[in-house]
Order: sequence, then C-alpha cells, then structure tokens
Amino acid sequence: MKVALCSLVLEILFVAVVGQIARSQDGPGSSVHDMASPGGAQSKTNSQPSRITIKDFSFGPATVTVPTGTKITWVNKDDEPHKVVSVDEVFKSTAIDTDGEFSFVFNKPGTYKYFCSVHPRMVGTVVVEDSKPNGSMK
Ligand SMILES: [Cu+2]
Repeated sequence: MKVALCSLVLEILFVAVVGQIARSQDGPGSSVHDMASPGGAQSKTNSQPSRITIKDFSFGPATVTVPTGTKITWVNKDDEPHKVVSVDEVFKSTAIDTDGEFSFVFNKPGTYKYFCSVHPRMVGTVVVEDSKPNGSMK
C-alpha cells in the first residue's frame, strides 16, 4: 500500500516535469512562428538605426535615410548645448544639453534639411522614403 502511494507520487512528479519541458519547448517554437508571419518585412524596417549623434559640432551621420514613420533621436555628446532646427520649420528643438536628446517622428516622405541655430554651420539632412511596399498610384 505504501509502495503504491510512493509510485503514484513519482508518477505525478514525472508528469509535472515532462509537462514543463514540453511547455518550454513550445515557447521558442511559437516565437519562430511569429517571425515567419507576414509582418516580418515591416519589423525589418523598424529596426533601422534612427539615432543621430551630435559631436564635435557636427551631426553624425550628416545624412540619414529612413522609412516613413521612423522616430529619429538626436543625442548631444558635446559639452556645448546644440539645437536641431528644420529649415522648413517642420521640427525644432530647444537647447539640447550634454547627453540630452530630441526626438521627432517622420510621418511624411520627403527631404528634411536641418541645422543648429546656435551654430548655423552645423547642418544635416533626413531623407524619409515612402515605406509602402506596393506604392499606391497617388
Ligand atoms: Cu550647435
């Protein structure tokens, strides 16, 4: 009687362990399935680097090309405060102190030239491409 109870406990433990292994194998499998979903192409464009570093009185990289909807963040790595001001006044930051950031989401395709209004010789360009895969005839 005691032996039977003992083996029953072992069986329950065995089922619990096997169940956990099966669940942990299920996890990665389902994420692989997610990656294979049609959204894969879109998530690829979202992984584009969208940071511009301000250093030594220049924007780096000076020109970036990104898909529509990209959020670009400027980070100031100079000891001097800088500003990011669009030539066409599409976006305009306040003074960005050292290690400060300014972000802007580019929702419309186009070429956006900008400069630092504190140091107007600092210039940069953001090129926003139409990210729609099958370009609609507009
Ligand atoms: Cu500046």
